[in-house]
Amino acid sequence: MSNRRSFLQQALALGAGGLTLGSRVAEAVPLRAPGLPSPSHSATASGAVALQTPDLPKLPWRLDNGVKVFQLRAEPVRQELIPGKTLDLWGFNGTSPGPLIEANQGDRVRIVFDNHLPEPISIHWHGLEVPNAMDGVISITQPPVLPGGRFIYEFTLDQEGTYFYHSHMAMQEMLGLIGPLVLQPRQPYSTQVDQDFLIVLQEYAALPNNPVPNTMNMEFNWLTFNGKSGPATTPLIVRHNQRVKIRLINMGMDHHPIHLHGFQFWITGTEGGRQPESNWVRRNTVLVGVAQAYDIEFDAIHLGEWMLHCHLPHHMMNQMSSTVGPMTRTHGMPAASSMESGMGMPEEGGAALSDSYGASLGRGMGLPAREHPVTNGPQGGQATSPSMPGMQMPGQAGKPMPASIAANANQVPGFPQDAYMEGPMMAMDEAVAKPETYGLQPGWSGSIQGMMTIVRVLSPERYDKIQQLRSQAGKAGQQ
Ligand SMILES: [Cu+2]
Repeated sequence: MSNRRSFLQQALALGAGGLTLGSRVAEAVPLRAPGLPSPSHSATASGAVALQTPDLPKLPWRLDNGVKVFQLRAEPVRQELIPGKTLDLWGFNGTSPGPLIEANQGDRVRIVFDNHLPEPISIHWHGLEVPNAMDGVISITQPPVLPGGRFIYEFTLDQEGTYFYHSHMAMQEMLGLIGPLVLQPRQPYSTQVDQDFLIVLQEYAALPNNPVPNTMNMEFNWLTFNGKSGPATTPLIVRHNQRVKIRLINMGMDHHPIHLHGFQFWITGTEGGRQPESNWVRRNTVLVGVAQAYDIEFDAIHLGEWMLHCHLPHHMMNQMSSTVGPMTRTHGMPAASSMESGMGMPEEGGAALSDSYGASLGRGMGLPAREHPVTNGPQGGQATSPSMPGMQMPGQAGKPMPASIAANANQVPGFPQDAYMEGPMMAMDEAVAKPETYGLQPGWSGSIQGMMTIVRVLSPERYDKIQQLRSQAGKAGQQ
């Protein structure tokens, strides 16, 4: 015990600024590329199936005298939400959200945490019953981990279920500093599942010409599952009649009603762990509130491509802005002479966070900001762009889109709302193609945006085909 105490004391000393910003602490464990499973995670104490975190890596660990040792570092990351849209976020080990930390109930874990951010941080283990000194709150339970510093978290985990870790600095959370943590049960659960997925929900407010999200904003135009927006989210691959679990974690600013098409599911767990069966609730939509986690389970008895998505309408789209209407009326982007005015931002000068330059993302009430009254009203004249220039039929290269706007569209109040926000004309199938999208209808990607993915319940033949493609693509460890 005294050894451990001195170890911790050394770690605290390092945390007081022993390293300079930007220096890299030697990694005890080689890091694997995002998306590739760690070989350490193929088996669990309860013999459960491998947990899949689509689009998110798992954090490797090594054993040190019976302690599972993880290397975790906070750092700026560039996260590609969809092809062509990359944000400057803060995350862990090169990804935002951070990688999955997975352990077994009863494990002792040591998380060697390094701060590669330009400001202090601490890491909170949300929902875990750890010693107070390990709880990760600056100046309440521990000193700050300064830039370049290190802190060693170590505790024994006697819980099971779906949890997460996050910076305990609010605005750091909004830049992406959260990650999932799953504890596999000592005793198998009453229902064994054949597929076990985990999805972290996040949201960002980012102007089109600025890769840094505005953490002050209260409304969001980029919504993500495991750091990806639809259609770049990877579909969940399920064989017909399998039992499926999906773990949902929300550590953002908004609540998200996650809805599954085609099935009723049981809510079998919360951020408090597995629930007794008498508490299970049958639903098809679960409101995943901020700081909550839910486990849902269902039997995939219906073949098909079934949507899984947040049902808040604004969370089912990408890059919402006030220019959408005018953009569809003529060729190009005539709504405004600059990106700022196109977003409905006021033209007066002043600080970015001043009253008149508020973070409205162009969707405020018009006061006090002087916004451009450009959207949602009948505009008169002809709808001059029956389809966006250059758009082609999905899967039919060279064939232009047919007219998708009525001739009198500009006289109809309310037009256009999302005429060009979703639909086959927005398809980017090739750009997001991967083994998991094999066999989807041409144009599928045009109908998947924001917090959306597909649960693909496949025939054995189609399931095996995709597994073969995944194997060829180097995802052999995933099921
Ligand atoms: Cu939502």
